[in-house]
Order: sequence, then structure tokens, then C-alpha cells
Amino acid sequence: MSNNTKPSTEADTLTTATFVDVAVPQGNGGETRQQAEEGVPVLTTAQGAPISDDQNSLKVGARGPVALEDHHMREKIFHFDHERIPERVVHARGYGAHGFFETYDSLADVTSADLFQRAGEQTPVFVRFSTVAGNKGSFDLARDVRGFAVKFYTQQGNWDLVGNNIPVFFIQDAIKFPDLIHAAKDEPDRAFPQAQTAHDNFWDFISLMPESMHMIMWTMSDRAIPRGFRFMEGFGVHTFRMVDAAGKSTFVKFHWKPKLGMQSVVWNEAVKINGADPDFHRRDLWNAIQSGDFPEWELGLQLFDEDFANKFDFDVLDATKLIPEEILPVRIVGRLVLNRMPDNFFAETEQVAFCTSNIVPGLDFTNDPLLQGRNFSYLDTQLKRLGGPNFTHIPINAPKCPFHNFQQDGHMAMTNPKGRVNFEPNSYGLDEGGPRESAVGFKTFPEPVEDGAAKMRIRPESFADHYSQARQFFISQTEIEQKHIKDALVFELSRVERPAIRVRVVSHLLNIDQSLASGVAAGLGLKELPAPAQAAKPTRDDLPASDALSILKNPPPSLAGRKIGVLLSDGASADVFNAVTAAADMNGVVVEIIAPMIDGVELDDGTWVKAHYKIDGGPSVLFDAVAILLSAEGASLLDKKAAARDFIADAFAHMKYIGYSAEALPLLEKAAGGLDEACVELASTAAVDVYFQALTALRYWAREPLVNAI
Ligand code: HDE
Repeated sequence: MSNNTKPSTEADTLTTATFVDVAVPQGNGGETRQQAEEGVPVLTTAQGAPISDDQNSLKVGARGPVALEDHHMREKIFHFDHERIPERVVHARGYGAHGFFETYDSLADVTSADLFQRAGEQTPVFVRFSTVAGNKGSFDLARDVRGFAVKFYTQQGNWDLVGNNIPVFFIQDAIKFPDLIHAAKDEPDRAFPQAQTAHDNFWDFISLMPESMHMIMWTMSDRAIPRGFRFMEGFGVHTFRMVDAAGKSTFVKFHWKPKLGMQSVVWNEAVKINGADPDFHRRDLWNAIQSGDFPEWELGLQLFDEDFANKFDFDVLDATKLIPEEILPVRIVGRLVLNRMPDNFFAETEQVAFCTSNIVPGLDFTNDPLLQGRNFSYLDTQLKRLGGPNFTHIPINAPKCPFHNFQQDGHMAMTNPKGRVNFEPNSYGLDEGGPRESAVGFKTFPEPVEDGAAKMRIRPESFADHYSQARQFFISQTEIEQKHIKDALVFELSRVERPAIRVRVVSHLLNIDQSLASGVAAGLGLKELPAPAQAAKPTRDDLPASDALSILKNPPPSLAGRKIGVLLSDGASADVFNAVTAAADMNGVVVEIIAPMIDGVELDDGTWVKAHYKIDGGPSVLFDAVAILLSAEGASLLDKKAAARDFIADAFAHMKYIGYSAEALPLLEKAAGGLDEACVELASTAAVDVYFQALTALRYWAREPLVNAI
């Protein structure tokens, strides 16, 4: 056989097989070989060369070894091998969306920042929410701080406001960040626990870092287990500056206020959601945006001058402190709307590179030592993650305004400047000389430094009060919320193996609130209370409660954005079901159906209702409230199904409102172990209305002492 004779073993004649509704061409070994028909693009290599067979590697004989010459297979597998980039060292798990920021009124009185100049102006944004401790594949409902990072593509460059859903931080100086994160993440010898702080290393570190106590109150509160990204506040944390056209500086703290109000889950629910739907938060954001129910936040500013800063109880450069809204009201200046999911998760959400150092004229930093450290860290980390200095060429990171400079080359350079001149000053003139600096450019606020200041490694004494605001946060909570903080501390410290750590934490709690400390000590079975930790500054007990710090004191404006799970069986009343869906519709509530079988149920009028979940996969933890609409047969069928009994028992244990049909009552009483006024019989349209009115409270907290006594 000569070299250019076609071997008889190569099969290019395809046969056709049918898989139910799809006819597929098949190759020699029965492998599926879908072909590019009219209008379908031809598969190519990365170099653009068309590919004839993407199912079989090049072999020497049909059953022979694979040839190294197979350029197509090598290119495909080479690329696959390099699909992963380093995940973020913190905030690895996140989810992003596009949208816009709209300025309500001109802020020219305080800042020259372009995006705040014109009322009604919209600036495109990309927002990424995240957890901190877990890896990229961890679950959404970890007890953790949430990242709330916003990239504004302004007409004068990108501004990144890289914030959290908690207004304070664990540490005061960036030099402690690696220690904090090492302690919080999985322990290095065993590589667990994942995405949780309930372990020795974290609490050992915390127990030796009194400055973390204020933040600990927040992370042990329900703020750390939000119902979804759409239901949480955001904060810039540090004090920043706004600078007006005349160069006058005003201090500013940034706040994001969710239009849907704040909402959290309860801890037992969080634990179960992580199993039932580890993607609970990302799915919630995806579903809301895809259905046109665009989440919104308002941007608020706390603006203050040097004089206020000097008179305020704490140092405004200390990121473990906040300024209560009751002392300094939040001025609402615009809204953020998220209205589009990325086309591709990796290209956008994974490759987006937030940097606190991305700032625009009219804004500026302060000397907060945490912020100063961050300004180094973010740029540095992007170099590692994205593999070179040209990550600003990736579309998600590129400015949307014109940009010109002489930066060139490096890995993956895509926008090297054109022409001969790549330096300045130069004398090549207007056409060829390239960009020049301008008076409109960024100017650092010329903050005077202390007279005679020396270089020193020292923590200012004005940072030394570590307990007063922790106490203030605690006393600002409702009784229910205080109990949740206590329960969370007991849970976390029960997971700690070394008793001395538990006692040390309690010694700090004694400086915050006596009842909290003794409650936690009792929950841990400590025989006696330790002496309070020696405090650098005594706790002030004159700071009044701040209602703005509580979730429950600030109920949501309406039920909009919530989700009700309707457990349905064959023969359930169509009238009641229709009344529930109509009321849900009116209130902006999403209805999802859970049924014994996934294909759905037939109601008593013969209507067929499709199910979203088979009962095994649709536990009540996925919903804000439930309705159990069963026929008598349906109820006795589900009585024999553990998942159905759990559905009811959990809804009751998680203080949810439960609507039910009369036929479901025996099953409800049995599974819930009781009935109360938040269990509402849905006998008529009027009863359905009563049920929906009650739902605005989201949970029936009066039940909690009965179901969660210890
Ligand atoms: Fe971050 N942080 N951080 N952080 N942080 C990162 O940057 C860092 C801090 C925050 O969705 C990293 O791109 C230091 C406070 C968010 O991509 C890294 C210190 C606040 C995100 C980094 C802090 C944050 C990050 C890792 C102590 C709230 C995710 C990957 C001085 C105001 C952004 C990356 C996204 C991410 C460093 C403390 C928020 C390593 C050194 C305080 C929301 O650069």
C-alpha cells in the first residue's frame, strides 16, 4: 500500500441511530458524531482549523496506540489542563451580576467624582458577592461575613468599592490579616473544617485578639447567615474621603440598603440548606434577575468633617468601630440595580479583579491602616491570580471610558499603544506624541501629617477600646437576636476541643455583657465564670442602643421577593390553591410546588399542576413560608413519607407561617408536634388573605422559646 492510499479501516461513512426524539449520526464504533449542518458553525481548533472528528484520537490502527502527532487532541487537552486559575485566597466563593448605579441628586457640594455630578445619571456596575472562609466549591450558607464588592465603570475610570455586609472588621492593622485568615480557614494539617469558624484555631486567635470582639458580635449574629444577597446591607467599612472641586475634603462612610429589607435564616435552617441546596444564594440571585425581579440597594453616605471626627467617641481610622446612624444619619444618594447575569461565570465573575486602589478623582483614602494595607494587597493578588499585569485588558476589568498610557508588553498584551512613541515627555507633537497629564487628573488630598511625627511601629491609643461598641451592638438587638448570638457562640465554642480557649472567650464576653457571658458559660457547661479579660480600656456603658443595628427592629417594607412552598397532593382544593397563587402574585411572592411525584398533581377540579420539586428534593428550608394543601388521601400517603413529615416539622421548628387545608391537619399536628396561631387553616379566600397579612412578619418568633429552649 502506498503512503497516499486511503486505509480501509478509517470510517467516514456514518450511520443514523434514533434516541427517542433525536436522530444522531454514528461512527464506526457506535459513537455519536453530530455534524455541522446548514447554519451550524463548524468546530475548529483554537487556531481556527476545521475539525472532522472530535470523538476519536489519532491511532495507529483502530485498536493501536495513540499518535503524538494528534495536534487536535493535544491542543484540546493542553487547554483543559490549564482551565483553573488560583482561586481567591479569601472570598473564593462568589457570585456576580451586572447592573447600574443611578445618582439621585448632584453631590457636587461634597465631591467632584464624575459619577455623582448629574441627577439621574446611570453608571454601569459589576457586583460580586462572596463568602470569606470557604473555598470556591464551598456552600453558600456558611456562618461568615459576605463580601459586597462593586466596580463602578465611571466616565473618569473604574472605582471599586470593595465592602462587606458587616460595617466593622476583625482587626485594626493589615499586618494581622494573614494570621486572621490562616486561623479562620481549614486547619493546615487536616484540611478541615471547610467554610466555618467553629474550630480551635479560629477561636484561639480570637481569644487573644480583643480588638475582634465587636466583629465577633456581628458574625455570631444573624447578619452572618443572610437569607440571600438581595436581603443584606453592604458597607464600605473604612472612613474614606470625598473631595470637591475646590479641594475641600469631607469624610465619608458608605452604606448599601437593600430595597427588600434585611432578612436572615436561622442556624438550624442554614445547616440544612447547605445540604439541600449548596447554591442557595447564587440560585436566588440568578432566579430573581432572570425573572426580571431586579434586586436594588440604595447608596447611603455618612458624611462628616474633621470636627465631628475629633469629637466622636472613637477613632474614625479604626475599622473595628462604626458611627451609629442615630448620631450621624445616612444620606441616601442613589440606587444600585442588578439587571443582568454574566454571559460566562469564569470570564466575568471569576476574572473580575477588584482593587481598593481603584479610585477616581473626587474620592480619596484615609490613613486607616487596614485600608492602607489593602491598597497593596489587592493589586498584588490580581497579578498572581490572573497571571500578569495585563488583567486590565480583560473586558470585565477594562474601563468603559477612554484610556491612554504608555504601559506595554507583558503576558497576554492586547492593547499595546499604536505608533512610534511610547514615552513622555517627547517632542513628537500633537499627532504622534500621545497622551499628556492634565489638571483634571486625580489629586491626593494634601492631608497634613502630625508635627514632628516619627516613623514607628505602634498602635494608637485611640484604638484601645475593644468592648464598648461590642456591648452597644449586643444591647441594640431584640431578645430573640441576643439569644441567637448566645446560641451561635455556644455552638462554635462547643466545636472547640481545647477547654482553655472556651474559657478565654467567655472572659472577653464578660467585658461585653454579663448575661451573654453567663448564658454562654452555662451553654458550655462551665462550672464557674472566669475573671473578666483585662481590658486596655474599660467598657463604656453609656453608649445607647442603636436600633439600626438590629435586623428584627427593621422589618421589611413588604413581602416582595419572598418565596412560598406549596406542598400539594392529588385531589387538593383548586379554589384554595388558586386563592394562594393569586394572593402570592399580588404580593410579589414566588410560588413553588412540592409534590409526591415530579410530574405534578391533579387538583379536585381536574386541573393539572406541575411540580418544581419531588418532596424528597424540596425541603421547607428553601422557602420563607409554606402552605400544605392536601386531600385526605394525599395526607395519608404523605404520612408515610419521612421527607414530608420533615418538611412540616422543619417549617414549624424554623418559626415559619404554615397555611393548611383541613385535610392536612392531622398530619400537620403529628409532624409539627403542635399548633399555634401562625398555623392558619386556609378554608376560604378570606383566610388566605389573613395568612398573607401575617406572613409579612416572615417568622412567628413567639414560637421560638418552645422549639429552641436550650
Ligand atoms: Fe479583602 N481581600 N482584605 N477585605 N476582600 C481580597 O483580593 C485583604 C478586607 C473584600 O469579589 C483579596 O481579589 C487584606 C476588609 C472583598 O473579588 C485580597 C485585608 C474588607 C473581597 C484581600 C482585607 C474586605 C476581598 C483576595 C486586611 C471589607 C472579594 C482576592 C487589611 C471592607 C472581592 C482579591 C471579589 C478580597 C486582602 C480586609 C472585602 C487577598 C490584606 C476590611 C469583598 O487581596
